Amino acid sequence: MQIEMKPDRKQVAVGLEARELEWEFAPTRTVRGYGFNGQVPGPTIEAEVGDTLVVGLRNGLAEPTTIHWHGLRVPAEMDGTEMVQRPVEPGETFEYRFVVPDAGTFWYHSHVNETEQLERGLYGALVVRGPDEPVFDQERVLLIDDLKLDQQGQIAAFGDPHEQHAGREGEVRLVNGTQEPELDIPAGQIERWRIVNAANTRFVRLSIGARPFSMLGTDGGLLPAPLEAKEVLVTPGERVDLAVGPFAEGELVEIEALPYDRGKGESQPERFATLRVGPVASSRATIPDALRRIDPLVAGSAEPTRTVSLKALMHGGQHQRDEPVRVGQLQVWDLVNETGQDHPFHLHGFFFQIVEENGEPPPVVSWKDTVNVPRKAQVRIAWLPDDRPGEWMYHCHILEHHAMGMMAHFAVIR
Ligand SMILES: [Cu+2]
Repeated sequence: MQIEMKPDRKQVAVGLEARELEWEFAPTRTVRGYGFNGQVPGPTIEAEVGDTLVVGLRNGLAEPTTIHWHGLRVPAEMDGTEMVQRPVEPGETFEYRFVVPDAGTFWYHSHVNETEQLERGLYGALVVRGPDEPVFDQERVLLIDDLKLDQQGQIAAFGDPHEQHAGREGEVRLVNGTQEPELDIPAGQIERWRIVNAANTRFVRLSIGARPFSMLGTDGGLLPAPLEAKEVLVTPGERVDLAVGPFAEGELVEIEALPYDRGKGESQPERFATLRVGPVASSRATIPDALRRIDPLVAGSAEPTRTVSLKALMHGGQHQRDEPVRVGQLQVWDLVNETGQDHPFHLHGFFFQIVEENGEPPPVVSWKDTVNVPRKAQVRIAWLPDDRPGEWMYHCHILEHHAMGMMAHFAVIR
């Protein structure tokens, strides 16, 4: 690994080389994949709010690539899309440099030929910590993914027309690049799990052995207060932070996806990992009653400023442009899904709040950058463009849909 962390805490310098690798996703089972610094997922980048992140990307692949900083409020020219930078050609380098302004669980991934480059493994987590993080016994990052193999056990060919419509799902279920791993946790302890759905298409209705857990955060950092739950739907691109535990010694707890119908029929329950509970250890974890203050952007009802028809978006083609938005002008967008499939809508570079889903307010206000819009449903979001003018975009985070043109560029103007 070629991560270089400078002792100066104001600057975090990281070298990321994208290159081919033999990805050992299970004992004695390898596929020819892509990785950052020879690993899948790439190294977890850790920083504190206000740090300057300096990432030297070197492209050791035989095809162009870039990095998109999913969820980070970066300057437009650092966003990694084809509208703001020329793709980094094989053998070339590019330096990403920006301040990380928000605490939360983010991730980075290629934004060129994404369906293939992400499936092959070009992604990693980026954790930004604030000054007042709650205290847990342990913290871990879990990147959830799947892998579609062919009959030879290699990554299946891309471009299947069925996949383009339905998305690509694979039978190999991965956590941190490993097929259904076993994780260890001491009895009596409570951990913070930062969960990222890095799959091309797979929806994960996450259950941890049907045990209750506390939701601590979403895409854009902590919730106002912990929220008790026994399951949470995590669609591609989304993140959740959970407080997990305590468990009793000797327990085996399955981390699984419960059945979910995203418009392609109900899925089977599927195991992603097993949690093995070891001997008891003392705990210093405390889950505070309040985590942070989030003021709603919209009080009561608000007139939408824009309607985004996901059906029109789906059929609009590769180079759609939406109207510009002006810095400082509140955006209230109705995301209308008239199609027969759920679509996770991702807005680059800005956080939004869910105002209502089918007319109902969400149980809690939170900051999001990706939201599932269920089929035949409508989600109203609100967001405020802060002063980062430039070219931005939104798209469906089912990567095959994005590749088919379910996206639009727009400008943020002063
Ligand atoms: Cu979609």
